[in-house]
Amino acid sequence: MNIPRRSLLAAALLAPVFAAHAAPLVMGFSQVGAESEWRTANTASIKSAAKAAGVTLKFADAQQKQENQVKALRSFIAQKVDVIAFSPVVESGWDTVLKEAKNAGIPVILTDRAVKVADPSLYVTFIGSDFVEEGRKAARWLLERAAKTPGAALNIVELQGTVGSAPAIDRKKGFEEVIKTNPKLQVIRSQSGEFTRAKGKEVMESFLKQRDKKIDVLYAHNDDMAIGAIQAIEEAGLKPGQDIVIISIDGVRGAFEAMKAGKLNVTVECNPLLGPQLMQLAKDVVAKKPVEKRITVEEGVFTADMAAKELPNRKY
Ligand code: GYE
Repeated sequence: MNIPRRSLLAAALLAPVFAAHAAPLVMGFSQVGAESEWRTANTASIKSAAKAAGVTLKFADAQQKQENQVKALRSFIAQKVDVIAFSPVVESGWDTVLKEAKNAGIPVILTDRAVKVADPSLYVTFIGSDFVEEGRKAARWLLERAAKTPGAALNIVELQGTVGSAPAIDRKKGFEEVIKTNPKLQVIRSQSGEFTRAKGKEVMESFLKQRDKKIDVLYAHNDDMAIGAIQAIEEAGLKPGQDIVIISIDGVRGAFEAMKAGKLNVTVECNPLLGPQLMQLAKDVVAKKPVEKRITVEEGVFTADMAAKELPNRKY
């Protein structure tokens, strides 16, 4: 067969272009679950960003269980995906499965939550918020408020997130670090509400039933638990936002609505819209470009008086 030289040349030049298009990047993503408004927004962001970036996404929902995440990661390894990304439900217990990914030559990106591993080379990079700083921001707001009410001691109850998760550990730590500078502020009870509305309500009910001490402030590690607790407070015949000052974290739409209604006093923003950055990062990692080991997200603090104005601008 006689193929003109020009076509051969064109084919040779175009081959890499076609090859690149023929094999879109495949990402295995293991999500924590669907426990909160934050998580729903995070999942939507990842799915739509994957589509926009031409990334083939294999998405697995772990329903808040580490064992399901480990299974999902192993299945991604078996499927030889190009990159694994996941939001680890808890901090510890990842060394073995991450070693398996490393041995298979599959890079791992952590999103949203951190892990505690002996060998930091088991993941390439971690993109997510600074949860300790979020806890500090929540406490700083309370310190300022306490300064305006001299004399009175303030009893705080705390609704923690999922036991052993990075945001629960760090938000507690950051908050404690700041409130201990004012002895008037005391955490009198602290329990996990698992980041859900239902559990937040249930635990708040039990806090309210113990009548030995008056509750002045609720600090919830996320908005959903605060919204559940607001219901419990109302059912107990009290006014949330007035009889009990409420501080939470995330900045989801539900929190802005509660602030607008005067039932929540302040929310510290935690941005779930990590999808676009994650897809770019995945492409860079697979292309072996150097990336930062830790990428944080810029966030603000919103108070009830800002809610009505801010609500139309909120994207989650
Ligand atoms: O604050 C909470 C969610 O890991 C930052 O998880 C995330 C947290 C978020 O369930 O609402």
